[in-house]
Amino acid sequence: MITIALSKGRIFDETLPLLNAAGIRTSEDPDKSRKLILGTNKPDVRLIIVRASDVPTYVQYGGADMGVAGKDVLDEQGGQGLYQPLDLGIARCRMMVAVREGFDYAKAVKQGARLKVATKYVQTAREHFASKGVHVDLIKLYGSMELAPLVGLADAIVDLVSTGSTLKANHLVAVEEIAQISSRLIVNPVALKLKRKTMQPILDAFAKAVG
Ligand code: PRT
Ligand code: MG
Repeated sequence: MITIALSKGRIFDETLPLLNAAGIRTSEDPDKSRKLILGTNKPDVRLIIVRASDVPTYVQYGGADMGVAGKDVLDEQGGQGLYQPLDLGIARCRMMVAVREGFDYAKAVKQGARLKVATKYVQTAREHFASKGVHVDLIKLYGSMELAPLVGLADAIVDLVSTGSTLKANHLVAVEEIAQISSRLIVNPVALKLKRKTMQPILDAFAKAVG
């Protein structure tokens, strides 16, 4: 049995065509079902639905043989014990620093003031500002980072931006790009060794599909 870990929403939606290219189909939509284990047309392949930030953990500890995770999640967690053979080019976005409209970010940085930064991506933010020599106080949040500068919780946020409409709707502007993000195929190396016969064709089909 091969177990593939995915998160629902954009990663599931954008991985489906790749699974199809590997001849794997599921009739269940995780957005409509409460099932956490989805069968496929292949009796020896199943999908599990977990939180996006839990995908690397499932694959690392063998709860899944492979999975799809954003580079944001892998950078933040370190990606230890994972083989990352493929950039799938899906769920693209950018990791950005954003501030309130009118906040003079360049000036604040130049003056060497301690910047208050709210983010879910504490490790990524810490490394980014350290590499620039900017002193920051990091405030860990679990979501809706865009709110923090509006209520004075933070001067800046570090968050993902794709269309930019969330920033715009909250009168925030992106002032710096930290990284270009896309999703990666992640594989448990021990599983690959033991189940190569079933797994390799899936990896090959994914590689072919993403060109
Ligand atoms: O939602 P949950 O807390 O369960 O977890 P999650 O947010 O980590 O999962 P999910 O499914 O929302 O995102 C999974 C992966 O999709 C992320 O790890 C990224 O690699 C990728 N991705 C691509 C994005 C976005 N684009 C994105 N725009 N993840 C989140 N966003 C959010 C962003 O945080 C912000 O709140 O969308 C908002 C901005 O979108 P725009 O279009 O308004 O700019
Ligand atoms: Mg989300």
